[in-house]
Amino acid sequence: MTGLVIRGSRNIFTVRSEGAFFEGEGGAELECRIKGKVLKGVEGFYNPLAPGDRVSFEPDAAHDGTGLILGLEPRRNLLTRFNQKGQSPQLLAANVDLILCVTTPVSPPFRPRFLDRALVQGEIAGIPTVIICNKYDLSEDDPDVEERLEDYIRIGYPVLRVSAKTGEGIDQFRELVTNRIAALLGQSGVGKSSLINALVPGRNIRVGAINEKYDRGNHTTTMSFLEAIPGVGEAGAYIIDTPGIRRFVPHGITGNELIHYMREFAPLAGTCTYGHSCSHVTEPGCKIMEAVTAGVIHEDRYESFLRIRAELLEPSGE
Ligand SMILES: Nc1nc2c(ncn2[C@@H]2O[C@H](COP(=O)(O)OP(=O)(O)OP(=O)(O)O)[C@@H](O)[C@H]2O)c(=O)[nH]1
Ligand SMILES: [Mg+2]
Ligand SMILES: [Zn+2]
Repeated sequence: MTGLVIRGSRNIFTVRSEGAFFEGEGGAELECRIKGKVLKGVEGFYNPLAPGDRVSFEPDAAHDGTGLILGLEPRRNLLTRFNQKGQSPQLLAANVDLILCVTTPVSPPFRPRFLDRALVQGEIAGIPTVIICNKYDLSEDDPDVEERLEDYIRIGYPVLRVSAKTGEGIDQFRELVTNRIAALLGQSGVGKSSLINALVPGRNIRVGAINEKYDRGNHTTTMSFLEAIPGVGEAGAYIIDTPGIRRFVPHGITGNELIHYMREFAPLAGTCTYGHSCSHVTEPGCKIMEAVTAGVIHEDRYESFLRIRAELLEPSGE
């Protein structure tokens, strides 16, 4: 049998047999372990499987009502982050059509640095990303926030301004995810789980208040899980909720490769006077620095580029 991984820790996974979604309550959902404890092809990761993964499995004859995962079906793509505690890449979602990078104008404060890091990972994974600016009901029309959002649109990332609280923009949000598998990504407290609740009447995923002293979330969601969003007829969606991430550490590329994974930088790769050996900080004839001066690259994005690049070049990092 093949099935879809709905959620999982590092060793127990909920698997739903294919086709069970949208076909009535319950479906065939099974708590599964990995047969023989190790799954081929997932070595080196913090966790072996993510929601969205497809696996082959069989009922566990020795334990009624549970199953054994036999193998992993080939992945179309993989959304990961580098887990600094575990010093290994952690799987957040697999086989997704879209990353929904969630941010807020306030509460918690707008964090373009986080966006830049997450967008890089989206490019590495080859998954299109849309920026969802939630809590727009709280927006104070801060010109700095608006200017940054407009710049993301300029470089090719769609931005959707929504409010899970008032419902503003939620129809467009629903349209965006319809017939897709999307993964939410963002810092704690930006309203990832609330956005799913806004799409599904009566759904009550646990959400957490913002810590007022530190103006950030309390890491309410602790494990990724896949949620079926019912639609009209066939037009449903799958959304993968993920735990809030404090600091996103891109991985899977070297510091020198970063330039290819930031959209407005990529066309300039190799064009500096010193070619690919340019560090883009002091060299004369640096096309990246010229592009910053010309406004083709936003200063903030340049700052993000330098920071991420330095981090990737550190021998201790990945
Ligand atoms: N004003 C306002 N509050 C919102 C909105 N969306 C979510 N919230 C509130 O923000 C807080 C955090 O929401 P969550 O949905 O738990 O955030 P999360 O991103 O899932 O957080 P983690 O699970 O910790 O990663 C809750 O108190 C929500 O009620 C919104 O659009 N407007
Ligand atoms: Mg949550
Ligand atoms: Zn340069």
